[in-house]
Amino acid sequence: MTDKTYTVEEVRAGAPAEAPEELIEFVAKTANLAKPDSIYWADGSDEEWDRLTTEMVEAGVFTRLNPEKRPNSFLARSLPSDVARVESRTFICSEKEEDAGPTNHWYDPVEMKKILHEKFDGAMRGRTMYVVPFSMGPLGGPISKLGIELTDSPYVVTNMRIMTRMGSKALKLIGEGGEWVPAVHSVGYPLRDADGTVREDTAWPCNDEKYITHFPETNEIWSYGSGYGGNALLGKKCYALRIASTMARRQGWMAEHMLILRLTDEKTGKQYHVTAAFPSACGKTNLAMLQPTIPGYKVETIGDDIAWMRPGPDGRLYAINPEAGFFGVAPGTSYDTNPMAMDTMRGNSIFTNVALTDDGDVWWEGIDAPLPDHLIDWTGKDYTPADAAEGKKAAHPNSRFTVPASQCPIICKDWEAPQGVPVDAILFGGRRASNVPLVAEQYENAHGVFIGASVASEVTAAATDVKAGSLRHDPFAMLPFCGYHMADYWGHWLELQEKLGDKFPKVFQVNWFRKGPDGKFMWPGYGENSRVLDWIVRRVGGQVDAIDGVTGRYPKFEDFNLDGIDVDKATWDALFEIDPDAWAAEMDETEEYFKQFGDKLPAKITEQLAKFRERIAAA
Ligand code: GTP
Ligand code: SPV
Ligand code: MN
Repeated sequence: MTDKTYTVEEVRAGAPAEAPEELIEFVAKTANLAKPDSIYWADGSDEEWDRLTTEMVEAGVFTRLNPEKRPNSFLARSLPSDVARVESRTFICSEKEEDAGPTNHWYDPVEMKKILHEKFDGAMRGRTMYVVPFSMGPLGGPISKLGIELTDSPYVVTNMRIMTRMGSKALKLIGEGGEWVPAVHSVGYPLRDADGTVREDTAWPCNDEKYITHFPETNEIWSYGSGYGGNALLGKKCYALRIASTMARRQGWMAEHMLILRLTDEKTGKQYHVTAAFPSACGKTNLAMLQPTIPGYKVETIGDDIAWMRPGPDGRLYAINPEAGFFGVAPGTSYDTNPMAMDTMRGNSIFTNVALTDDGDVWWEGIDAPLPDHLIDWTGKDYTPADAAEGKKAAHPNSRFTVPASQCPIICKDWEAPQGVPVDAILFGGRRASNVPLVAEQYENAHGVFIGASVASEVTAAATDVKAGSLRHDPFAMLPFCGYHMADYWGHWLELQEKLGDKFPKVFQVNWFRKGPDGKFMWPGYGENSRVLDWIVRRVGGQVDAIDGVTGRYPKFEDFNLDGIDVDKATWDALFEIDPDAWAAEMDETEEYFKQFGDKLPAKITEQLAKFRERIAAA
């Protein structure tokens, strides 16, 4: 079988009428390079979802879950080599290496284009190339942005349908002249080689060689070799964080790895909006859907992973969630820890790399249901309690659910407000077994940036190629997601703070993960984190005092609501204990870390480090 070539006229003939010329040309050009057998324009309809999911079930890519338990829901299993983001294969291809900065993998854009040209040449042989129009943010919203993902993976198409506003409506906006970002994705597993040799298809096609590449100066994304999550759903980390952060810098806004929630004080009716940046798999989805354990508060979810924030006409910062779904960590999610997430995934969901029960439902470590006598694990093998006893996991630690945000029982009625919600407080956190207290408030705006810049956290399973458990710096929880020089990004934050002054949201540092000498978490976490939110909004409202300390301002024991939980004064003291020697060592190490940023490191950060040391000396 010879390769098909695609003329612009042919592509136009097969395209919806709204598709503009520029898009037709991009599709034709990419098709002539990747050489798919056909081109399909996704419209985002229910009919299309049914057809694609049925085709994937027939091809063995998807397992249909028991419709009585989990209607219209599917399980996919990836290859063990393709289970998470691969940071070492993620590249920022800016013209100057300096613009990518020392924390990103940089590649020369011209050289990378050559590599990609070679890799994508014939990469889609034997497959369909799907044209996936999407909007990040509500359709037509002033902060929203459009994109086109070309992909040879129907798994990606169905996930993009949940995670973004995908299909005809987004295409219509593109046709009306809306700017769009081109994003090209291939699993890198053609079904035919150039010489005609046929390859057998697999349930999870991918390539051992992966390239997740970004061209911030031309707003392009090319991703090759992986079908998983942030590597392949290009609207998410690639666009909404890496590319968007560079756009945001140019245009005076912010693209952040943050959840967004609304907290309502039911007595006064006052609403607070809180955003929070925690590194991957460190609790954003859980905090976003928190069920307060203390009376008088209601939490509503706006977003669980990404926030785009912009100064509004009143000088405050406004946030939108650019996504339409949640791609959440499955293990540890239960009716006990996160009931709202459990209810969100009651149907119309895709599960990846979780275990399958004999009655066609899902299971993972930490779900409420006890371990059944028999499961099919995430690798497709039989799994019994004997495997569990050997320490084998039935679900991969980075197994995930893809669910529509609209199905969340506590989704905020304003979650799609095109202009966003005004932000009252920004939280930074991470997994810290020691040193970092439960909560601390910034002294001043620049201290807030210092708090973000000095975030370090124990590595989780959300990326394959960094050692889980080890402590690493993850400034602003953006280490893998900042599209430009990290120190310039801190400078951008400082600039916005200066512009908004007192109206810039106050920053708080939080840590749910401090451990006692017995190795157990000292703070109960989850719904009990509402107690921390309570103190934070009372601080924002100026209703309560604080104690000045080394890392920031701390709550007074008597001001903090601990009613009904097993946190006594000794535990409280341990949660806030500051070891000056440990902090002196941490600041020495942080100073060492900052050295790589050279003279791009903002002077205000250096000043904050000095102030921090003064506080240690006075402690
Ligand atoms: P990404 O989607 O990777 O960006 O992660 P995320 O920040 O949304 O993480 P998520 O909320 O999914 O949490 C990851 C893991 O942390 C889950 O296994 C949770 O059960 C656990 N976790 C979340 N909140 C808490 C908490 O307050 N205390 C404790 N001990 N664990 C928590
Ligand atoms: C993360 O790793 O922070 C995620 C999952 O939210 S992924 O979309 O794969 O990046
Ligand atoms: Mn994330």
